[in-house]
Formats: sequence, structure tokens, C-alpha cells
Amino acid sequence: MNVGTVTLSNVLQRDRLSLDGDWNVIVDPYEMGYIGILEQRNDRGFFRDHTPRHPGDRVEYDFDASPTLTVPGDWNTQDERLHYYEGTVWYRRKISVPADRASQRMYLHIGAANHTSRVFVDGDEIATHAGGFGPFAVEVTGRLGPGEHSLVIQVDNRRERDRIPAMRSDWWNFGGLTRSVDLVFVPNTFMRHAWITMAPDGRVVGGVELDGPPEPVRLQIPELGVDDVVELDSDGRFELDVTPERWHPGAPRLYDVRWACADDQIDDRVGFRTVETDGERIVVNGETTFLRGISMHAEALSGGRRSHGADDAAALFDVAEELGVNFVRLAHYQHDEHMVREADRRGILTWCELPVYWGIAFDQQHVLDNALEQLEELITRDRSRASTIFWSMANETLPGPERNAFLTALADRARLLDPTRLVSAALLTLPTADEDQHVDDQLGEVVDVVAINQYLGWYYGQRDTIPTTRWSTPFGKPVIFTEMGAGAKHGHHGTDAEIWTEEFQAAIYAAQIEMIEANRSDTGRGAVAGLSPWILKDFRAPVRVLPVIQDGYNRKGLVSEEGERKLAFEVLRRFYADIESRI
Ligand code: GCB
Repeated sequence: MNVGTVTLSNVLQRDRLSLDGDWNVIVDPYEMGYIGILEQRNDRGFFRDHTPRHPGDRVEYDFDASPTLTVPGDWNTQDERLHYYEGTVWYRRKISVPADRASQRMYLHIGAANHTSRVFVDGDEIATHAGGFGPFAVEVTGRLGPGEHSLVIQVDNRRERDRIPAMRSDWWNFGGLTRSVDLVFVPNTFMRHAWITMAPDGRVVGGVELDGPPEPVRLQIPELGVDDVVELDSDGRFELDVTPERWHPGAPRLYDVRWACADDQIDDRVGFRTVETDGERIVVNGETTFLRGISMHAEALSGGRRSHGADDAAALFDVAEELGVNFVRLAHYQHDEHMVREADRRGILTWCELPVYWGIAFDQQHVLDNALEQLEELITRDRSRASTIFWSMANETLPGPERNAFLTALADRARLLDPTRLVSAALLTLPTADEDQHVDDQLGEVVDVVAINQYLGWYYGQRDTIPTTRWSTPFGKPVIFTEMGAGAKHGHHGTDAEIWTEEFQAAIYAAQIEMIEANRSDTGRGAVAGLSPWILKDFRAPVRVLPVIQDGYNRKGLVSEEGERKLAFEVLRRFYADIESRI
């Protein structure tokens, strides 16, 4: 559970002092910088950031003399010794705030710290945060007066049964301060959240959450002639009587939006589109839209490191765009804000997901509480993004009463925080040789779209029966294949019967495409409303140990870990180009 943290949106648009760069670090596998020999909190822990004051002063650590790691960045790829490391690393940075700003209200904002972190200023513990991919803020007003201060962040990426994710995942458990850290300055009264979007019926709706005494909030959208004080209802929500041009996938119209309240001002660029379902179709701006997608991990296009920032986002989207997508699945956790902003600019729809993945302790209340916190961090950050059409609760979880209750609670909360988008979760399909695939996971009743991960021709099933496989559900809702695919090592060639060859992978894609063509809901032939195959790029995964072929990488990418195209890339690209030419 989080202590001392708040959510803060529109951070990239605010007055900030970047704390990115080199931080001194101490690697502490036994966590003795925090816990004493009798398991009690060690009051003389590393967070005190002491330096010896006289020759007899025994201080058994020294941040100043310790090595550095670059923030943002994972520790695993910055220091070979930390490649597989799972445990605590202490980050320390000295900060001084310019004298004219030291008395301002300010927050420390951390884009992401995987997984659990504790924040200390001048030795005082001021916050704890759980969840490795969600942004969070800690108020530090009055703590950073004239002079130099010590900022210490303990980051711990151990896998634990009651964390989200928990013990096992098919991706690298990159540890560290993996996204930017900033000091964010705000006026005494400010807008913690200010968002605007379009509801499925075309109304422009939004909300504002103030921190401080009530003050009028002014909203300007010059190109729509909007310059009004918004009338907030008791929930802080409002509605505007305007008819903007639509943001479309492929034609992303964005408007300048300015929020002002007392001395606070936020400028944003926002698009407006509707999204809803109609039977088995997904409808965007009133048009049935087949989702030509691809899944992505938050791993940089080159170097096998955790991605962060605008440049990494642009590089990943360049490849996705070349594939001809109108949709990306940002798997399996909350991606960087730069990703959804890039998607907004490029006109690509997004699926945003929580790391509720495989074996989660669904029976524990504090685990659900943390999932709800992570959900709130995600939705409050991104609910002005036109590109985002899905909130996904989970990936491949085993059906059962506790799991159903847990995911239903998440879906309910998502709809409360944001009733304008679709809610889903990627479901597990179990091995079967049946050509009639009937998916009846009860969660289908809760979600808006039935998302199915299926590996016909790879983990189970025969390739030659894929094209004639038919999919059905009892729910009458759209089906999307959030995963399908096969492994191939780039440059490894042979016949399409030889596993790990590019030819084998391309043949699976060809068979899947034939099957999907015959099941498409937009052409009235079935329930399939889109796909996001697994996956854009080969990505690091410690569970992928096959020498020569895998060497620590999941090889289901359409491009290698260095971005080289495999044959299947072209197969999918042609399918997407063909669909587009028929629209
Ligand atoms: C899945 C998981 C994904 C894995 C993938 C695979 O079903 O959702 O995280 O990476 O399969 O390659 O096995």
C-alpha cells in the first residue's frame, strides 16, 4: 500500500526541475540499509546519508564514494553485475532548489520505480510506493529550503507473492528508477488533475480536481471558441456544448487546450473521438473499426533495456507505423506517458494494461488495494488521451471466484474513474485441438470486449487446421486476439516445418491471417474485431534459456532485439495494407 503519495497529472506540462542524471547508488541485497540485525527498522540506515564527522565516527557506507547509475534507466543493463539482480538498490542525489523557488509548493514526481520504493529527504522517511510502472508524487513543500539536501530513494524489485506482478512473468524484471524523476513546482492552489475527453455519445466531458480552496477554473480551446469558467458538479465533473472535429486513427486532429485556476496554468493538446461497441463490432467515431494492431513491451528498440522518454517512444512507433497498424497493445503494464502522447500525435489507438499477470494473490485485500491504486495512477494520467480506448485489467489469469471478484472490482473502478472507454482483460486459452473454439470465461460478462490470447500452431494445435478454426463466445461482444504468434530467430532460415526459422513464424502468421479473415466481424463473418499479435520486437525474458536461439530473449518479435525485420513482419504488413485498401 502506498503511504504519503498522491497522483498528479499533466506533469510534462508543468514547471519542473529535472532530477535525471547520475545518482550515487549502493547495492544492498540483504536490505540492511533499512532493517537492523533484530529485524527492526534500522534508524541508522543508509537513508540517513551520513558522512563521518570525526576520525572515530563509524559510518560503514559512503554515497559520495559509491558508483553511479543513470536515471532514468534500469540497473540491469547499466552494470553487468546487476544483470539478474533482484533486491534493494539505494539511490542518492543531492539537490538544491534555487533560492527564489525554495518557498514554493513542490512535489517530487517519480515516473516509475520498479517495484517498491521508499522516499527519504534529509533522512526522513516521507513516502512508500508499491507498483513498478505507475507514476507517483510526494509533496516536499518546506523541506528543500536554502542549501543542499539529501534525496534518497530505496528501490526494491524482489518478486513477492503479494506484489503485482508476483512471482513469474515472461519479461525482464528491470529494476530501478526506470522513468524520469522531477521536482514539480505548483502554486498554492493548483489543479492536481484536469482532463477532457469525448463520451461515447459525442458529448465533450471532463473533470478537474483542485488542491487548495475552491477557485474558478477557466478552460480555453481557442479553435472551438471555448473560453469559459467550467461549471463543476459535486464530483468535479463538467460537460461542454461543443462539436469538435474528430481525432481519427490515421488522421489525428488535436486541439490546444488551456486550463487556468488562480495562479496555475496547464497547456495540453487533446483529441476527441468516440469509442463504443455494437454487437461484435468496435465502433470509433461511428465507424466500424477493425483493429490492425501489434503488442509491445516497454523495451527500447535497441540494446535490450527498459525504454523511457520521447525518443524511445518515437523509435518504437516508427516500426509499428511501418507495419501499418492503427492500434497498439501496450503490454503488460503501464507504459511511459510519452507512449500514449506519441500515439495521440500519430493517430494510433492504444490498449493500456495493468500488470495483473498470471499468478496473483487474488484472495488478499491488500493486493486488490494496490491494484486499485495502480489503476488510478494509470487512468488519472491518461484520460485525456484520445488514442487510449482500452483499460485492461489483467493478462492470462486463471478463472475462479476470487479472480472474478478481483477483476470485477477493477473493472467497476475503471468505469467509475472513466466511463468513456472500453474495459477489457486478456484471457487465457487452454490447449485444445478443437477447430470450434468456444470461449466462455465468465469474465466475458464483465468486459466490453473479449480479448483472447491464443497460440494455435505454436503451443498447441496444428498449423494446417488454423485457417478453418472458428471462434465463438456466449457474450455477443467483439473478440480481439490480443496475442498470437510464434518464435523465430532473426537470420535463421530453413523450411517452414523447422521451428525457430523465420519461415516457420511467417507460416504461422499466414495461417492465422487466413483464419482471422474468415472470422472478421466488420465483414459480417464472425466475432473477430481486431488483433495485436505477439509481439513487435524480441524482448528480454529470463525464462527463455535455449542457447543459440533464445539466449535470454523471447523470440516472438516481428523484428529482432536490434530492430531487424523478420519475414513475418512483411506477412502482417501486407495483410494490414490489404485491409486498409479495402476500406
Ligand atoms: C503469453 C503471455 C506473454 C508471453 C507469451 C509467450 O501468453 O501473455 O506475456 O510472452 O505468451 O511468448 O509465451
